[in-house]
Amino acid sequence: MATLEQIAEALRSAERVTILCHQFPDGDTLGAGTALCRALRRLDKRAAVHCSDPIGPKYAFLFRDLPDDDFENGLVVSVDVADRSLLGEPLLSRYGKIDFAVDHHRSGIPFAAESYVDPTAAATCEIIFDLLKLLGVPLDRLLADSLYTGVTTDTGCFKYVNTTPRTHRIAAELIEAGADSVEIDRAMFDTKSRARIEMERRVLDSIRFTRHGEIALILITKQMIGETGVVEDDLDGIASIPRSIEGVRIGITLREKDDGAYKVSLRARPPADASVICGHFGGGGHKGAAGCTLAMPVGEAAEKILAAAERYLSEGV
Ligand SMILES: [Mn+2]
Repeated sequence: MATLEQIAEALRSAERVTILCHQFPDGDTLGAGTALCRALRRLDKRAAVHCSDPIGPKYAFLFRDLPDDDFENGLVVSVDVADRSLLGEPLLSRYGKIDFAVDHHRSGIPFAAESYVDPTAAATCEIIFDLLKLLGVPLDRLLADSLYTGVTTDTGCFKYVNTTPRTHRIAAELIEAGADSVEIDRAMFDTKSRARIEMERRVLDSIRFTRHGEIALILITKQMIGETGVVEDDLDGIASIPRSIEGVRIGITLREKDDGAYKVSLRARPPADASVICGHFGGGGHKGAAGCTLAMPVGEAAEKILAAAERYLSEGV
């Protein structure tokens, strides 16, 4: 494991830096990527942010002052990428060697030459905030907007269990530096597309409860995605719906992937630990939120994950 100072040193001596975000990009990976890219360009380096998926309208503002760039032979840094496979194609094929991985996912599998992982950080953007200080790049409004977006989205607007006093201190500094927190929070949390509402209608229809309402499961199928026309950004936070129901301790979202397998997003209410349940299926994540993949028909996938969640609540394993 590298220190943050070592990563700052390597970045300082690099002339070109390529920053990689994870597929199905969220506010944290894109906030971290764009903040680091901007900071490096301020230091007169060539820097570029790449993601395997297109950037949807929700996060386009993060790139408003960042013209595209593309080059070979740069230092390659991944941000918020817990596992190599999460780079997705085409980045997976293009970047065989990742020099540094900067991340906050506890159970990530090391894939870079050097990693810096701080699981106590609520967002990778908290780590990038520290990294920018080490690089000596002062915050300005655009940098602050990027970092604030990552911090607020990964904490569900400072409501998730990962939120710490440090998170709030960082947010305060970002707002002082000009981050438009009110507008960003409105765009991230209080604005829904018509397609999203149509999706919520179907998702609510799919809810299944077990253990007298302590476990709730929802379903997102390819058919539902096709019918509603939702894009990836529209699905942000939808996995939080089951856990938001009174009495639910474990909320489960099953999402059908292109290959027919089901991606499980599990949310737990403390003291339950979502990563323990997903760990039984080769997945992982945080205490509050974890994931795994089940390659089987939907009925079987639902039975398997429900049985594991029920056993966890009964026996704690
Ligand atoms: Mn993150």
